[in-house]
Amino acid sequence: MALDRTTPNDLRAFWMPFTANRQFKQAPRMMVAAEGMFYTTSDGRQVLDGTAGLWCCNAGHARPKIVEAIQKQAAELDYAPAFQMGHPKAFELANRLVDLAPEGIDHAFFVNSGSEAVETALKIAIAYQRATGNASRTRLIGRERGYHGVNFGGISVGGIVNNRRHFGAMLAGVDHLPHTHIPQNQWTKGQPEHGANLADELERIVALHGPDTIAAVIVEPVAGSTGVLIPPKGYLQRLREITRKHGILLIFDEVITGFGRLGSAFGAQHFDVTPDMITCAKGLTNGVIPMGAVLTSAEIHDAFMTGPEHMIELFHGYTYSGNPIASAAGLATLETYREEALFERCAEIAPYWEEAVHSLKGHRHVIDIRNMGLIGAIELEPIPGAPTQRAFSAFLKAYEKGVLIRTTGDIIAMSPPLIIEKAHIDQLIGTLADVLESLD
Ligand code: PXG
Repeated sequence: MALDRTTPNDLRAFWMPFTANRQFKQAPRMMVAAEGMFYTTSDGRQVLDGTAGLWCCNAGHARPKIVEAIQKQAAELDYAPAFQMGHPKAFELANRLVDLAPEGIDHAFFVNSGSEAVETALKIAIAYQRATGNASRTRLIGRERGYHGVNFGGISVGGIVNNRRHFGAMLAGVDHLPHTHIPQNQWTKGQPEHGANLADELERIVALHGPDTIAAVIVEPVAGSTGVLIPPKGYLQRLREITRKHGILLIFDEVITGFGRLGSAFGAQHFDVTPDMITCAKGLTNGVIPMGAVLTSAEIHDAFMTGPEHMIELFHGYTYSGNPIASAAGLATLETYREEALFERCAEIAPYWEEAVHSLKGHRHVIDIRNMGLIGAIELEPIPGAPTQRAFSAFLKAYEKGVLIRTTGDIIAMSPPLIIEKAHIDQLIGTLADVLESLD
């Protein structure tokens, strides 16, 4: 198939998301094809995908089973109404998902993105408390440096200043735990030793507001977007104990940690902590078609299944919830993960990845390195007075040299597809080493 390797001659109309639009449009970086571990750019270069797209293409690109499933589904049943009607694949996918999830998670509510999964989980939490006679429990607790998507609930419980400060008053009744990124843990490989006690801050927040006002706590098991913050040993266990003690729901936002990124289906299994709800998206369809889900315990689901049977139990849902093509893509994706044992593969290659990522210690500007599963972060010393500039230069130079990385602030984040080979890791880290030496 001939590829269109051209760049459109007018880039003005498209207002690009989370992008320096003016910089991009002066020197566009266009992808025109992808296969396996590599993108092809519009100037005909192969670029190694060090980020699985945006942490989503966990099985790599153009996977035959997924491509075929989408093509077939589009021809067979393109769309079915999502409300008061069903189609088989959404039910099948829900079953497969709860099979993958930890024991005690039994239902799936479909949405179209991580942001929608978060809004949905927060709404379910508040409605569940109300349905079980705890209508005063409306408060939501997030965490500093948390990322829970970009909708109003998500930015309210999230802890990223730039995502909040331009957008007004936020949700009322939200509080935040402190983040767990503390200096004692610098250069740690895997889970850090120090900081489990930061979970005890939840006791302080509970005492401040009263336990009977708090509906739920939401955290990412590993915070991805704000630069890969790994939970200290025992921290998530402690959060689970405190939430349980006070009748507060615990939500794990697994939009990044879901689908093998840490070497298990979900972070919940990796850390052996079962929350009451899990939000997921991205790797659910290998990033190919938008889809997300909220996975809940039977206890939460069943609390809604009361009242007259002809009545809608939860007044929530989206036109595209459980869309047939997304469901087909999800089923084929889970099948690909299983057939190729990609979660186990991640666990197997993670030690090699850890050594490779930490080999960048000692390179210019590097002030910390963190890793877990197939996630790695290299933190750079910011240029005084010009935060983010050094990491952004690294991103541009790496792209020129044929590898795709992500940056957030002055932190380089990597999260390659789980099909990565050792030779790709060597290419990624070797290129990054050269890039670091060439930075101002
Ligand atoms: N929760 C978490 C934990 C996420 O990481 C979302 C919710 C929102 O998902 P949607 O599908 O609405 O984008 C995310 C998304 C990055 C990066 O480079 C991270 C995300 C998205 C884009 C880029 O860190 N995370």
